[in-house]
Amino acid sequence: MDNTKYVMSDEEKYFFDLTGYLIVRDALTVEEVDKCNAAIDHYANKIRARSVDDGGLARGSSTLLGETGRLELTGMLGWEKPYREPFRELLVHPVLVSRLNGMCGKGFRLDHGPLMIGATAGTEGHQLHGSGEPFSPAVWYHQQNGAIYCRGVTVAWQLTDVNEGDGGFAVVPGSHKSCEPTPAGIRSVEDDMGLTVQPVMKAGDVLFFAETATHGTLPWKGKGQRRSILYKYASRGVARSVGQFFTPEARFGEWTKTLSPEQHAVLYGPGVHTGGKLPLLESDGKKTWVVE
Ligand SMILES: O=C(O)CCC(=O)C(=O)O
Repeated sequence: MDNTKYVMSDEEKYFFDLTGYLIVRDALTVEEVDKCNAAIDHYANKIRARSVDDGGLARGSSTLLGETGRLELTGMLGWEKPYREPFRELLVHPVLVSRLNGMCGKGFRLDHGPLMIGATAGTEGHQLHGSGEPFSPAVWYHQQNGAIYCRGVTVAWQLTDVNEGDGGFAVVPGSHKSCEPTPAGIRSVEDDMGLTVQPVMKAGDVLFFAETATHGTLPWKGKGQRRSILYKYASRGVARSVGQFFTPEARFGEWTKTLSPEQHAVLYGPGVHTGGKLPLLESDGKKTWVVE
């Protein structure tokens, strides 16, 4: 594959359109990787392990089960100098910009992140999720007249090596265009029909994946620690996480409290990760109501 560093090649575009993911090798120098790792080491006391109680991210899958929960770290962009600088540089790294223009369209924006996903031997996996089916208005994938319109692309910078069989990020190539319901055995990887791929990556590689692709995490079996930094980008017109100005009160003022529940429900801001806070409307043609 023509993997020239800063520009998205036709081969890369073909690969991404066909599979729903793309890896650019050696996107970061050893110095860039070292700076990121040193900053994470500095904030190591803020790394939190998720609980594996109640099925954890494995959601009860026997294939994805682990002894410990995924490690997570956030807040990099707001860290003190000089620790935040490498993560601020990743936000608009030149390797990323040309490719996101090609995948999401110009004007792409960070929807949420960065989030470090970490793991040590025995860390559980994450049930596979995403996929074009059921259809997601927040992250759908469309290709027309030679242009890709992918509304949600995650960029995952690799700070440590991922060898064959280590586990970590896994994807069902091509699933971003699937119109068939995803079988339970694919989501749990208990009966994946040989369709799951775990890409091999080196520290300094960067992974792009369409949020519509069925993806998740295999339990970590690697000798070293896994460190992948995820930035979740979206096309200009998309909002996935809801942000500060989500409620009608925050957007328009306290007067919105005097509206009917139906009127109030239609004034929320964009975004789909609402934590169940978005009231939905239904109508039978004669009246409109808030769905309970
Ligand atoms: O890299 C991984 O472990 C998977 C990340 C994932 O599932 C997600 O970002 O939704």
